[in-house]
Amino acid sequence: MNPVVSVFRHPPDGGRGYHRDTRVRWALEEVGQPYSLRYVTFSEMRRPDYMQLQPFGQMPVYQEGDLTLFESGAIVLHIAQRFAGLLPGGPDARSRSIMWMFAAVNTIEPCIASGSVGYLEQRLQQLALVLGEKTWFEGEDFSVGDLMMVSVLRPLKDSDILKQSRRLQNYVACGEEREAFQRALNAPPSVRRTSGRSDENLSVENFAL
Ligand SMILES: N[C@@H](CCC(=O)N[C@@H](CS)C(=O)NCC(=O)O)C(=O)O
Repeated sequence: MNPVVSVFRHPPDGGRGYHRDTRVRWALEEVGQPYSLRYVTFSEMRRPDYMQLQPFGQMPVYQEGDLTLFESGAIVLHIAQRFAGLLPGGPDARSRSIMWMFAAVNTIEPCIASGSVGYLEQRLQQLALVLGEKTWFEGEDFSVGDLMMVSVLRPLKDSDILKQSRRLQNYVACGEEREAFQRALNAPPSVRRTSGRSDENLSVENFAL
C-alpha cells in the first residue's frame, strides 16, 4: 500500500508549498514513490483519532502500512532510508548528508523562528561560506540534506536577508527547479486556496504555519 501523507485541506499559505508536508511530498517525489493524500482541516487535527497519530495536533502525518510517523524531519529521514535516491552510497557521505538535514531543522529553522535578524544573518553567512561555489552541500550530488535545507530556506527567498546572499539564493533556486520539487509544489492543485480564511471557526493566529 502506498504511503499516505496528511495535508491541509485549506492551506493557510495559499498553496505556496511552505507547510511541512511539502518536504515530505518532495522526498517521495525524489525517490519516485507513489503516495496518497489525506486532507485535514484544523478542526480535524484537534480530534482524538487524529491526535493519536500526531500528539500535537499538527501536520504532516505519514502512514505506511502499520507505521505512523510525525515530525517532518523524521519522516523525510525515514523516506531517505527506506527508498533509494536521497542518501549517498558511502557511509561518511551518508552521515554528512544526515548532518545537513539536522543542521536545517535544528540550527537554521529555529534561528528563522527566533525572529532575531542579526542572529539569522550570521548563521546564513556561515552557511553560505560552507556551501561555497558548490551546487549542493555534498558537491554535485543532491541529497536529503539539501532537500531539507532548501525547504527550510524557501520561506526567506523573497526577504532581504536571503537576497544578501547570492549563493544561498542560487541554492534555493536550484532546489526549486528540480522536477520532483515542481511535482510536489504543483500537486495537489485541488487543495489550493484562492481566498478567504484557512479553516472553519478556528483562528489561524493560534497555530504554527
Ligand atoms: N516540528 C513539526 C512541526 C509541525 C508543524 O508546525 N506543522 C504546522 C504546519 S507546517 C501545523 O500543523 N500547524 C497547525 C498547528 O500547529 O495547529 C514538524 O516538522 O513536523
